[in-house]
Amino acid sequence: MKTVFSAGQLAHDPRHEISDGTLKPAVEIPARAEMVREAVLARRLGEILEPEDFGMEPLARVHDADYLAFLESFWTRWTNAGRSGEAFPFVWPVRGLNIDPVPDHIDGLLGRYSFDAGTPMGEHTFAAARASANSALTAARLVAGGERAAFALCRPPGHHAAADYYGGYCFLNNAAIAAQWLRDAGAERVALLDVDYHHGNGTQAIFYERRDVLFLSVHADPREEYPYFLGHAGETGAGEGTGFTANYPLELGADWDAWSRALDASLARVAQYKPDTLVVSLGLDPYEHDPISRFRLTSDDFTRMGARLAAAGLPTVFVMEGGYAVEALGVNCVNVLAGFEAGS
Ligand code: 6XA
Ligand code: ZN
Repeated sequence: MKTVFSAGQLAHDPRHEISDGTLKPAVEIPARAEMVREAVLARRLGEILEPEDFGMEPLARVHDADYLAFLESFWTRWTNAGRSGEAFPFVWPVRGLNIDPVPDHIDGLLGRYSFDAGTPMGEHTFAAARASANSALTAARLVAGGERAAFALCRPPGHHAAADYYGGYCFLNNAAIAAQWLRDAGAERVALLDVDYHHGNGTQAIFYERRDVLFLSVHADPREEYPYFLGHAGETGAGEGTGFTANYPLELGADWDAWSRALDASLARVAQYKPDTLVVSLGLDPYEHDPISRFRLTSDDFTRMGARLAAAGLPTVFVMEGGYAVEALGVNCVNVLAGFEAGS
């Protein structure tokens, strides 16, 4: 299986994040991608390709123009306000407040276009996010061109980013951009299965009222876990999209037994949908030793996960999401991909 990755994705290099009531060392760091890249090479998974530049057009198919303009102009506005280092929002337009008119001040803009305070933004964030999206798009193009599967080594990740807000370390929704590109390239139906420990709230929001992209997610119950405000079993789509979102929230502490039962249920729904292509939001944070997560998948379970995904028998685009046990990240990620190949 081919991997797509660009060194440009490493330029987003945050020092700190706000979590647990304090400024902590950032966990979504370039070393994550480097560990995965090294494991892909060490295990001889296949070639590593540079992404092509798809320009802004496929990003604008998923994200609002004003949000993209905010991301693009953020650093200039931040430094013009006399700031340096990393930016964090601290005020949000919640219930009863107005997003219209959009504020002029950078602190207002940060709140308007985000949903959490845990996602550092810096000078090179947008460039790295664009490179990450290009990796997802290039992997999608490989699969549309006939490859059985391809792996987009994306970071920064994407599944928490919605049409007009960032958060959860995500700025551009790489998997959603890839799914939309596949639709535009001729796929009639795309299934997007999110196996990250956290619910993919951004992806769900993007496709909630659509039936041409089926969104499914196996994740920690939002009653107990980030992102808290989306990902309940009762959310099944709306309007045209009614019945085309499926959530499988699990209790904290879930092991392979519980987790794989939810995976099997989600794959049964995928089979019924008969998509042309499967996009997998591949989070490695269900891992037992992940520092911010509380599921209990072992490294071998990731191989099993890959084999079950292969059994779906679909052209598959893997798009990396979370996973913060940096030492094990490469092994766990390549276990999924190698398990998929062995099962294909
Ligand atoms: C709050 C936790 C962010 C979750 C990031 C993640 N700082 N999402 O892994 O999949
Ligand atoms: Zn996650």
